[in-house]
Amino acid sequence: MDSNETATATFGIGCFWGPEAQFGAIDGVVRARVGYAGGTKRGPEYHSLGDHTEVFQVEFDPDSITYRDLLELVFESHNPQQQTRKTQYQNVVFAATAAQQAALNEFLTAQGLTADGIGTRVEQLSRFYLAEDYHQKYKLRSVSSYMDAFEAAGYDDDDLRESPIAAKLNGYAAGYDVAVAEELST
Ligand code: MHO
Repeated sequence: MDSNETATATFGIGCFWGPEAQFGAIDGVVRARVGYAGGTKRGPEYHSLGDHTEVFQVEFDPDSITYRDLLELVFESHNPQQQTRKTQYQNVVFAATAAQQAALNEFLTAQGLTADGIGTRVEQLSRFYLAEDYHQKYKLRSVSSYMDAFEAAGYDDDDLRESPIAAKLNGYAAGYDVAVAEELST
């Protein structure tokens, strides 16, 4: 069934700048943003994170990509047998709904893994805090011609963070242009 409803998934695999770009470029991912999650401190900020971890969050179209597909990419993009000591950069996979929890369990079983047997944390998402504006679309922000174009179009920081086209350009700015390469070759 076709619908315009998006779903949301949240993961941490180290400094959030790179994965926001990588996953934002993927076909079926509509929006991407970065933030802090996994801890208990209220109102974390980049320089006072407390026990939170840098995470990226994607909004995706379940008709074109599934949470399971995203899990596969997340597990290809980090080593689940390792964990970083610093909480800020830990590998963590969140399930936000019962359906995501079921998909996650199925995925781990299919890989011959268990939540307890891997370094990656496997958790229920309780709360996601948005990171500061200057961390959102970090790679895109380093390309002044892109930023000039968004400014000319009247985008403010919230618009840029939530923009589907900015999610793609952020990926291309970081060299994640797989979707473009595929289109050009067909
Ligand atoms: N060592 C990196 C980390 C940034 S990431 C947002 C840097 O400061 O360039 O944690």
